[in-house]
Amino acid sequence: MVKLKEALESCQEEFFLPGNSCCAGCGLEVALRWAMKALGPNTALVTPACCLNVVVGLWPKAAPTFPFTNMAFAAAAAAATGMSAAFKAKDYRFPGKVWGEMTTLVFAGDGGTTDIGIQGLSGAAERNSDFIYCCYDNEAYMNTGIQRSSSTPHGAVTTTTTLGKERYKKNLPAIMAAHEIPYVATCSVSEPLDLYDKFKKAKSIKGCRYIHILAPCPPGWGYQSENTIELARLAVKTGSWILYEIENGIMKLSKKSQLLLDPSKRTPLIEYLSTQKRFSKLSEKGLIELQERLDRNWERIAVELSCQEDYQK
Ligand SMILES: Cc1ncc(C[n+]2csc(CCOP(=O)(O)OP(=O)(O)O)c2C)c(N)n1
Ligand code: SF4
Ligand SMILES: [Mg+2]
Repeated sequence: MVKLKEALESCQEEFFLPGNSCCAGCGLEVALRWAMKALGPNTALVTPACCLNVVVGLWPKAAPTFPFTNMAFAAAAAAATGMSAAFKAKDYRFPGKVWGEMTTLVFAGDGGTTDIGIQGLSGAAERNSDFIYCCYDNEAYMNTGIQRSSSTPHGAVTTTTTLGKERYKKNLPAIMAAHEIPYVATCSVSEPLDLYDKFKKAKSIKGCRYIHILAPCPPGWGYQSENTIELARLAVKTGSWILYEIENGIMKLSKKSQLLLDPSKRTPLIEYLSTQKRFSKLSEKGLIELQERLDRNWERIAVELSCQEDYQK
């Protein structure tokens, strides 16, 4: 865990500048700012079509102080594979130059990751391509006007699920872990130090690393922009968003989620859902079912962790 002093020092330098065109209260902006504080300026960013690829802006008024490449919607992981290989080849030809130390980072939305980009991402993960892939998850296609993605949660209203989504959210971190890549982690913008630590750790590992961040979106979820952090915090406290790492196949709950193995420590789900307009169509019965599903998921996690412990003995 990062020390407070180091964290305060790390707060000083901004690599993703203010004055960009993110909406007020945008979770994605918090996520990228803190990720970059951990990764530092020798980072090359690839973004597929998404809000980020718009809000970065145009040179000379662009918000990132580091190199970035806008990429076609489906192609971010493929582009990052090539970019990271090119940095290594350049280093091979010009030993001692900075290129070999570059971190290649993809920052992509949930639509670009869980739907259209999954084929390229799965291929890159299977090859263990050397980059960090981060999905900032605002749980819909926000940039094009709030259409559902496979990461939209059950019950959420979008412009293409006007009565609330029937299907449940795709568990992409679990799918990525099934590729047996060296590092998978989940984060929330309400826990910036945890996020910072996880990006620092990811940077120190070679191969394909995947980080999935909950990044609330005020217009897409229907809440006041000043409540982004509180909402992300409630997602964690209810146990709806689980913070963990999977390092070389071993899963570890992060501190804030570890506590929630005790069901009495979980805030009722309604406190998270009732503050967002997107869940306005959810019935009382639907809400009870969601709470039961969440509790069953935690029971499953407890069993899996205990099996893992037995296996390691
Ligand atoms: C092949 C292709 N299809 C559709 C689009 C239009 N498009 C651009 S951004 C976007 C939504 C992206 O959603 P997500 O990845 O969740 O990122 P967010 O907008 O939520 O940040 C869509 C559908 C496109 N650019 N290219
Ligand atoms: S629509 Fe949502 S994700 Fe996109 S810039 Fe605005 S707040 Fe951020
Ligand atoms: Mg999205």
